Amino acid sequence: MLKLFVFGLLVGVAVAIKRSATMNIEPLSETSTALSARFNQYKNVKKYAIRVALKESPKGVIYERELTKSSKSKDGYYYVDLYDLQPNTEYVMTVSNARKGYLLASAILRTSCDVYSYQCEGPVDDGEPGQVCLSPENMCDDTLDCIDESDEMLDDDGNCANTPPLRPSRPFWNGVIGNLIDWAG
Ligand SMILES: [Ca+2]
Repeated sequence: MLKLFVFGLLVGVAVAIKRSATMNIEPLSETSTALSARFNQYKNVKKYAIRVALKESPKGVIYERELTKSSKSKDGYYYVDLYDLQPNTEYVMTVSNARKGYLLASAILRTSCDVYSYQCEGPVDDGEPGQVCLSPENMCDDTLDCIDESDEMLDDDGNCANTPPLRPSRPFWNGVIGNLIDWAG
């Protein structure tokens, strides 16, 4: 019985090592609205199905595409670029064998905070460390939000050292000629 267990364990470890060594989704860059990632050629698979969904609602697929070998870059990777995403949001990307349907790899990708937030690592909702996005009210308010305490750091003059740019409060030119909204406000 013990032998069988050890054998099973070894097979399991061998399979896990083989899989992780052969197919990998690698995050490349992120902004508040865009993500890019790449994955490598897996064995002899000729057609991949790529799906991206919000982590919070996995059935809501926001991106779906099939890639064939003709999409493979010269460096042996397949590149995926995603746009029009929400800031500070986790997305699940999966790559499957398009012909046979089985899952090859999945990864969680996260967009950064929007430009009007200060981004740092802090405890998130479940108490675990993670990316937090702070608004100006969270800066130098005597409450530690960032693990590195950078949200409460003061400069030599005693002013808040790190402040996100202020969100524009005035209405602005909306891009349509002759349609200036309440500029004098
Ligand atoms: Ca704070």
